[in-house]
Amino acid sequence: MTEYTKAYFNAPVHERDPLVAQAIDNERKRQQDQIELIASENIVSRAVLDALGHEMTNKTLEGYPGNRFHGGGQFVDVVEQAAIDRAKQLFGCAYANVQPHSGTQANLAVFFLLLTPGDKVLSLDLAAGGHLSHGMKGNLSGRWFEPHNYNVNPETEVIDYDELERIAEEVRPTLLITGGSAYPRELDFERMGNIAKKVGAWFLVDMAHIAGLVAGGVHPSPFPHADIVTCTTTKTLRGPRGGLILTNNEAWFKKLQSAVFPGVQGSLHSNVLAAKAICLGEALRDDFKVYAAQVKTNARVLADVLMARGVRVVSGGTDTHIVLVDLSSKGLIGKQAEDLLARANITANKNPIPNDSPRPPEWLGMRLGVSAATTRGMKEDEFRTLGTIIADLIEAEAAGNADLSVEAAKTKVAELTAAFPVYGH
Ligand code: DSN
Repeated sequence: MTEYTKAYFNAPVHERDPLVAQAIDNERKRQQDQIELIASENIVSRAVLDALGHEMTNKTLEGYPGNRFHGGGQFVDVVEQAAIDRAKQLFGCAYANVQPHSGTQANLAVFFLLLTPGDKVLSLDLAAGGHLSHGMKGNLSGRWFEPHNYNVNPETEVIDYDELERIAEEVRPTLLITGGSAYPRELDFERMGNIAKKVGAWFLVDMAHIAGLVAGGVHPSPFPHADIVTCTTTKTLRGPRGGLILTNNEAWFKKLQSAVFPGVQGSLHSNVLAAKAICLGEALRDDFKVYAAQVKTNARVLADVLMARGVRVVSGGTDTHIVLVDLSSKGLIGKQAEDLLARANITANKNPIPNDSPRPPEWLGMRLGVSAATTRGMKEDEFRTLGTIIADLIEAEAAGNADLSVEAAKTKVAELTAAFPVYGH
């Protein structure tokens, strides 16, 4: 073995690439020292983390277990088959494709399966909590298909199902989509499934944000109402970055396999399949149900504390992991609040609220998600403290003197993060 080969196979990242190693170390410390409230994030288990960095990353494979275009796939077949079996068991469906590299790729594969360019798609408005891959103009889904939107009721800020039905009857879409990135209330899958049937549309549920809540039994399942379901494994489901597609439609399944590969993807991410199998296995355990219930409780506590302090919460509460706040109730905008929280080591993101400006710098909202902090072990008491910290910060900023509040908040956040360590900290 040459010195070069020895170093190539054995030198850890700290020796081989100090710049990258330093950035990874800094990110590890950031995650320990900050409270993560970005709703699309979570903290994966050590087992999932380990499963992302191993020799399967070297393996190129196309096709499906037992029917590959390349040799040597027998061990990746084991993890892909485990991921398929566990996804079916977890979500109570007959067929699962676990290869999508992301939720957007999963949605693209469904479009490829069910639609012809120019077909009409009806989805939740982006500012009401929808997703860019459901027909946003800047996305292929909105460029190659004809997008239409339904919205929330301006009073209740809950999906206006009567209005949705009216629009569906008028538009007659080929595909009705629900789900997205910032809708905080329970989705009525039965009602929307019936509307889809009535107008002759297929019904796609993108449960990316709430998949973990569905898996944990604290949000209704899209089955049997949805024709097809997509999700990421990343968010409340607490797994690696990637997507899933689920259906009960036997007639579609072969075509769906081809829609993913070779339709919109090439070779699979073998190591990610191992991590997906692990996260799906973890979600089948009883302790996952406890986590999912705590997510929902924590979000309600956070929303209640903020509302009690006069911070308006969109729709007047939450049924999920998301609390969407309207900063205009305190004379601020989303970007100000995001930056303010960041100064106190709390990470969140500005977000549109229903009927908000299309320009991100003007958005009035901020999205708070409780999954990652819940995974750390934080419960009602900690979320009461967090809600109070956030309300104090917002009030101080609105009064033009946030500096002292930021210092006080940083101290309290440091106490919380020290009490709820991540990984080996
Ligand atoms: N859709 C983005 C979000 O919810 O933050 C990424 O998943």
